[in-house]
Amino acid sequence: MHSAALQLAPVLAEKSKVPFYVAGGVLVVWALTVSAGLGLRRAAFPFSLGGERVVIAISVVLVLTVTSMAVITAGVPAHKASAEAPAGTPASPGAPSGAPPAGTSPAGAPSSSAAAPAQAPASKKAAGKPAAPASTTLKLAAATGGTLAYDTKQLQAKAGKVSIDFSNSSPIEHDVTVAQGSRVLGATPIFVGGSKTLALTLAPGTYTFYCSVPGHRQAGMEGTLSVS
Ligand SMILES: [Cu+2]
Repeated sequence: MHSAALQLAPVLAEKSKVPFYVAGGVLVVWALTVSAGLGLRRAAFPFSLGGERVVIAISVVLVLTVTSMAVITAGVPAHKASAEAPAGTPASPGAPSGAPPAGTSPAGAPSSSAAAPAQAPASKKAAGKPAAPASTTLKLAAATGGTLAYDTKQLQAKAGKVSIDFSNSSPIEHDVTVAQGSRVLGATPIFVGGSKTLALTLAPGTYTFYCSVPGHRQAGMEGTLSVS
């Protein structure tokens, strides 16, 4: 029983701790048998000195087996120990020499693969940020005091989502229109007071922004939006 289980260990321990559970189960059954089946119900237990020794011997062998299974299947991660070397440190004294290296090295695999999912979300998060498209929010304001102008003629953004947060606290209606050449890509409503946001997805290139209220662009309400 003892050596048979140990020889089975390298094979089964590769994927699971089955040998440990099997040996543990046998020990539990033995303990129940001794206490309930043999001992408690019979006053003469353990019948004789020989019977006592047999019971003790079986118990000791079972306990040693379970302990060995626990040590072998728990193991150490293969990359931390010299377990893969043929002359690796035996996991259990007295165990067959072939068992510890084969038993410990596969036992390391489940624990290292169990650690992988824990790290996956973190690395996914870190890898996802640079890969995500850039998102730029630009501030733009109409000149106050009735001048037909924006507060800048140059805007820069990263390719991707570009939001222009345009505030107009002047007494004159304005908007922001973005175009590439003659192609209008989007515009805020024409409004007075407060702010409106124009959100666009832009590829790298040069765009113009201007006010579409008649006469305003010609008066100077225009600028260049550079997307890189
Ligand atoms: Cu305007």
